[in-house]
Amino acid sequence: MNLDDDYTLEAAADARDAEAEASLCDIHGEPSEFATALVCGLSKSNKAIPCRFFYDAEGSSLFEQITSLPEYYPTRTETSILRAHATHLARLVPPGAVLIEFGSGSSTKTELLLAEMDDLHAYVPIDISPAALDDARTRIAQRFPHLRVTPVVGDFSGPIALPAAIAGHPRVGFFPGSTIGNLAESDAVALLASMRAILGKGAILIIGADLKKDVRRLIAAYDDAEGVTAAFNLNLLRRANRELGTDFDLSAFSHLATYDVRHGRIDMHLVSGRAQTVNVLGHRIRFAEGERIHTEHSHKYDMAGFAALVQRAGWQSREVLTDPENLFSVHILTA
Ligand code: AVJ
Repeated sequence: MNLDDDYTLEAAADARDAEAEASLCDIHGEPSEFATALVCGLSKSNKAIPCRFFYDAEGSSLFEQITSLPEYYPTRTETSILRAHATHLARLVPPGAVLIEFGSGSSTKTELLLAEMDDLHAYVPIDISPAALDDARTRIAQRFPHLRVTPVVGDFSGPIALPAAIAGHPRVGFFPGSTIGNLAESDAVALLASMRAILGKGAILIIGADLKKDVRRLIAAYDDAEGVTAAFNLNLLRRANRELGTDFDLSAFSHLATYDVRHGRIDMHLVSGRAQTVNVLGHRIRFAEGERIHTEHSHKYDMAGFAALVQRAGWQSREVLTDPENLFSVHILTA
C-alpha cells in the first residue's frame, strides 16, 4: 500500500537534509521506487525506511506468519470481533449498497461480512497490487457467485475513479487490519478525509484500530519469541541485497521494538551492531555502533482518542465494537 510514508519529519533536524535530498526523494514510480526511498531514507540524520517496502513476496509471507503467532493478537482478535458482530454490521448496510474495501489483501475478514450482506449491489476492493486483486476476485467469485465484484487498481490516499456501475448506490467503506496505525496522525487524518471524499456524504466506514494496553503485551506482539517479526523487519535489508545488490551484512543488524508512550505507538527499528559502512547503490552509508534505522510506526489508540482522530477528518464514531479483553476495536463511522 502506498499510504505509509512514515518518515517522521523532525522539522529542524531534517530540514537541511530534506532540502539536499529533495531531488532524490521526489522521484516516484517503478522500478526504482525502493532504491530511491532507500538511498533517501538512509541519507537522513535519523535513518528510516518506509514500512510499505516490507511487503515483497517474502515479506508478505512473513507477515502472514506473524498473524498466527501466539503473541500477535490483532489479526485474530479483529477477526473474532467481526465474526461476533457480522449480522449487526450487515444490518447497518442499506439495501443496494456498495462495499468498498481499502487495501483488500487477504479477504478472510471481508468474507465474514459478505456472508451476512445479502443485498449488496457490488463489492469493490481497492488495492495497488493487481495480483492481490486478481486473487481476491477469484476467491470471492467462487464463494459468492452472484455478487458483482469490480476491483479497482489504485492508491486511495488521493482521488480515485470508481466503476461507473456503482454510481447512485449508497457506499460502505471497510478498512480492517489497523493499517491506519502505520500513519503519523496528520497523515491518518488526511487518509480518512480522502476516504470520506471517495465514499461521499451519508457513507459508513467500518475501520479497525488497535487499542492501548499493557506495554509488555504490546512489545511482545512486535518481538515474538520465534523471531518471525525480526525476520520480517530484517527482510527490508535482505530485499535490498536481493533486488538492488546492496551489501548489508544481516548478522550486523538486529531487530528492536520499542513503545513510545508519548505518541502511543510501537516503533520498529534495525540496530547496527557495530560501526560499519554499507554500499547502497554507490552511496557509502555510515552506521555508528548502536545506530538505528526506523522502519515502522504502529499507533495504538484508546476509544476516545480514535473518535477524536476521525472527527478531524469529518467522521463521527457512532459505535465501537471490541473483544472481551479490550485488545482491539472496530469503529463504525458515519460521514
Ligand atoms: C499490518 C500494519 C497492522 O502494525 O501491527 C506486524 C504490521 N509490523 N508486525 C502492525 C506489523 C510488525 C501490522 N499492520
